[in-house]
Amino acid sequence: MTRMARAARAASVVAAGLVLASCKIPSFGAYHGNTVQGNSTYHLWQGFFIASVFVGGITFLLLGFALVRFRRRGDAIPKQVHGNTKLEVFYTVVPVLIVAVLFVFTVRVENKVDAVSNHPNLRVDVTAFQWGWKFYYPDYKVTTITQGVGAYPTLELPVGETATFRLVSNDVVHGFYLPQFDFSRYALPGVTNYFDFTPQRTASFTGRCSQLCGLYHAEMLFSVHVVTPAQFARWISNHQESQVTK
Ligand SMILES: [Cu+2]
Repeated sequence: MTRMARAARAASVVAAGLVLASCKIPSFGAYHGNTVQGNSTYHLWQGFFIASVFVGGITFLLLGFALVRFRRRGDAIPKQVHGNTKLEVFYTVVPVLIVAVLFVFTVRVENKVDAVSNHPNLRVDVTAFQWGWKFYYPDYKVTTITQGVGAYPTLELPVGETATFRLVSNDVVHGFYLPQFDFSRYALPGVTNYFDFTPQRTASFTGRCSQLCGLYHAEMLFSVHVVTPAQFARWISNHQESQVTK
């Protein structure tokens, strides 16, 4: 066995060991998504990260190999080589294939994230304005809205149920950004955006505006409470009487 083959075998044993030992793909710094839609974005991120580590790893290995193997050994001019058709075809076809595979996965995930249910369990109308948010539940006539600095509204959602959102802006461009859902969408004046969330676990999250929209842009915060359907029903009936709440 050559030195190269031995090194390759050792590397594959180490790699297989790492994979088997963890049995779980790391998050690579991303949020897990917390919704069915965000979760598929998260898995796409993992795939892209692994692909980039793979491509980057091979690139640096080849670079290192060329640096060591072909370093200057004397003043003699090395053998002059021009072109290698097989190699050139290989390094054109392989990257194109990698991009094509990433493209297919991206389109599939985008279709999933952008899909809007015909029969959602819940509808929420979101209005962004300078400087706050209004969440309106048209099926229950319940509104939660920003009521000044520090008085942020709550977006209450039942776990496991699909909510369809209708997002608009009253004035300038805002961004409906929920980092822990791996989700961001423009809120544009004159344009209505639709999207679905199907939350996967009960927890609280913080949302914010992702477009610099004026003086109190930083105050455009909101909380998201994902609760059980029973807790959600109770919350709705509590707020139906008061109509408007924080
Ligand atoms: Cu804003």
